[in-house]
Amino acid sequence: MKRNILIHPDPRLKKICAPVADITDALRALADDMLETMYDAPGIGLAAPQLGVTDRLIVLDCVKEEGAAPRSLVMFNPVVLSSSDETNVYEEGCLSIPEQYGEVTRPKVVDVEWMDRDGNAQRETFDELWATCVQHEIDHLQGKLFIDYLKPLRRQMITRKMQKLKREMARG
Ligand code: K1U
Ligand code: ZN
Repeated sequence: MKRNILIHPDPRLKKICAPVADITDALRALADDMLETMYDAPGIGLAAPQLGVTDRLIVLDCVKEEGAAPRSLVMFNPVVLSSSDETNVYEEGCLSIPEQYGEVTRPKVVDVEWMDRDGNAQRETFDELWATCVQHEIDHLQGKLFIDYLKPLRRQMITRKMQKLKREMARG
């Protein structure tokens, strides 16, 4: 089932999420909903707090090439084990901050560990867009948004635009 994505500013996007102890059928269903919501948006990632859920769960699929096979990843309790010194700059967006973009510098390569939907531990090294996206999604679990990396004035401008958008959406 497709769900609504929270729009910034919203206190639920600022919460620190709790680790998942057991992967229940309800959590697997939430992961399925997150993938459906992400593909529908469309986006390349999504974190549980964007749906108002404070569990440490993210999904991503950064395959962008037309006709290429999708690669959806579901990560419970993802942790960055190590990061490269080399950095990468990417103009990031966020489904909770529609149509706003900003350059963010992050480690180019990250080694990430997580639990998959069957409760098995997984570990993989991510590069380029996958590395950017997985770090962006893990930031969401700490209540951090990409605009928190921007200059205060730019962040304030984007927040005001989002407040206006939310007022317009509420009016219908
Ligand atoms: O977390 C989110 O809100 C999803 C976000 C992920 C992300 C984008 C860019 C850099 C880092 C993380 C998005 O998916 S925004 C939409 C987007 O980037 C996109 C949409 C369609 C095709 C390709 C990209
Ligand atoms: Zn985001």
